[in-house]
Amino acid sequence: MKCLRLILGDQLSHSLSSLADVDCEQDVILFCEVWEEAKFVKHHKKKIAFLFSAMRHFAEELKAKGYKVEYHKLDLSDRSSSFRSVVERALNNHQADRIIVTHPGEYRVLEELRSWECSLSVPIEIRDDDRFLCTHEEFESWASGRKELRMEYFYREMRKKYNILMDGSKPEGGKWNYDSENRKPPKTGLNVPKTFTNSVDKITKEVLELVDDTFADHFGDTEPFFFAVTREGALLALQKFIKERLKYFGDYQDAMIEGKPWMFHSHISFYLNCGLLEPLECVHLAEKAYRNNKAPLNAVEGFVRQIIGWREFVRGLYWLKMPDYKQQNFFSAKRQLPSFYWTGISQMNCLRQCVLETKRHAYAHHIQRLMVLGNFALLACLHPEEVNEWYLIVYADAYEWVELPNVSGMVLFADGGLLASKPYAASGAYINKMSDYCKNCRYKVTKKNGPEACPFNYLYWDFLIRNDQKLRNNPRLSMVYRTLDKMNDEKVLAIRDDAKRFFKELDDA
Ligand code: FAD
Ligand code: DLZ
Ligand code: SF4
Repeated sequence: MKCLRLILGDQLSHSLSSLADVDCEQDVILFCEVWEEAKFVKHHKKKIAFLFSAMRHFAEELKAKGYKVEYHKLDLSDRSSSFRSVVERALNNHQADRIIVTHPGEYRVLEELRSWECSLSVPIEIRDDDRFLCTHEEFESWASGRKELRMEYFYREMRKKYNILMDGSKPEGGKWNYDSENRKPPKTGLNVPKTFTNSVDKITKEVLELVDDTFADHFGDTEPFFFAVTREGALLALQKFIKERLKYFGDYQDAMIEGKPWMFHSHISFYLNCGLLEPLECVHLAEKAYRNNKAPLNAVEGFVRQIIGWREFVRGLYWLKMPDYKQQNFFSAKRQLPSFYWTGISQMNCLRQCVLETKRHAYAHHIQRLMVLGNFALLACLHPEEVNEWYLIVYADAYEWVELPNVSGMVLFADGGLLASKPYAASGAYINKMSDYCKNCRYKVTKKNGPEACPFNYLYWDFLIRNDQKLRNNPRLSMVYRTLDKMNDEKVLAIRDDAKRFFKELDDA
């Protein structure tokens, strides 16, 4: 039996389930760069360049291992190419009689693959993606019967299951979570090491030219291009993080400094999500650094939690709740995405900095995504569909399984609290505490009302007032509503008036 093994762009792992038991004499490994994917949303130029280059490098590695590889480069003369059209042609060319593929990361692609058995009249075997640490079935069983799904409890199970940072049956250091130690504001003069930089080889150069020529109207810059595009490079990036940044990862996890986009984060999500790195090797290396006294527990536990906790949790939730999850809109939010999300032209310095860094690097760290860009989207009642599309476009690590729960669940509370126990809404005080953005802003973060006031200050209260009925009974918001109840009518009116003026200007712009 001759088999076609389809490898998707985020499946660049030698250990991939669809690459097990390959018959090197007969089977054909197929990669396809297709318009359907590149245009599904108008991905950031750097994201397309990164993925195409990583795909091309990975295909070369498989060829060198003796596999028969067919690599379909983006066909500039046929702008209708899709996974299906390329697979159909390859089935005919190679006279293959079945397809093997690893479970895709997006629901729409899974639906498409499932339809082929009928439309292409060949059996298709969809294998589990065992690069993740929790199967769909395990997550379903963990979730079943729970009223609320909280990452913290899921995370503890994962720690035990994989014996990570454990001291016998107890968590290392006596606590499961050291997050309370991980909220240090940025210090002036903080020495942030340079992030990993890869040199551009012939393959990447060709891809960069292709992207500049073909996707000129997409968001973002291709230069500077520093991503690793092979497993070897991604491992170097990981090692650099462990050696130079991990020790401060916890302390400054939430901190933001103007002109320092990378801070002490790991910058490995692009590699993890396309398969160049595996989650367990990352957490094992971090744990080793802790055991060798090279990094403190608060940093290592924080890092481990992001990978075996949040990353697996959002994936579990995505597959548990799709396709309905995508339609959720708890606040009935309907405002269009303001143009500054694309241009960076805004008088609000925090937003301007985060958009411009996103445009340049196809990266922003978690707190920029959540507490600046996301906070605005929540408070301004932006439509979940538009916000999701933006996040899926602009980050090089964005695939729907991870982007959607973070945006609809964590940022917009569009799922009504399935993922988060309360909306992550904040006034300017939070951004001022955790960043140095406010000092270069035309607004005054200490002012609460009026045209000079930081818009986050009144938008925060306006959001709570507008959504009183939906949020007042949330126990985690009872203190905030008590404060609101103590405000006099004049103050409430000033908040409402400021918000009205702000939204009018925003909508008219
Ligand atoms: P670090 O801060 O160094 O964390 C280490 C790793 O932990 C990351 O590489 C990532 O794999 C994982 N991780 C951390 N937080 C999360 C999380 N909330 N969900 C899932 N994994 C997590 N992450 C993506 O990989 N793709 C996305 O499309 C994406 N969209 C996001 C959208 C919003 C609105 C928010 C608030 C978060 C989003 N995240 C997304 C999560 C997180 O912001 C990124 O994983 C992180 O910024 C990547 O940078 P890093 O590798 O330096 O991460
Ligand atoms: C993101 C992306 C893009 C832009 N292009 C391709 C492509 O041409 N070929 C491919 O195999 N994958 C691409 N991807 C990644 C896919 O969108 C991703 O593999 C699926 O959505 C499944 O998660
Ligand atoms: Fe952002 Fe407000 Fe600070 Fe300006 S003053 S940077 S708008 S938080």
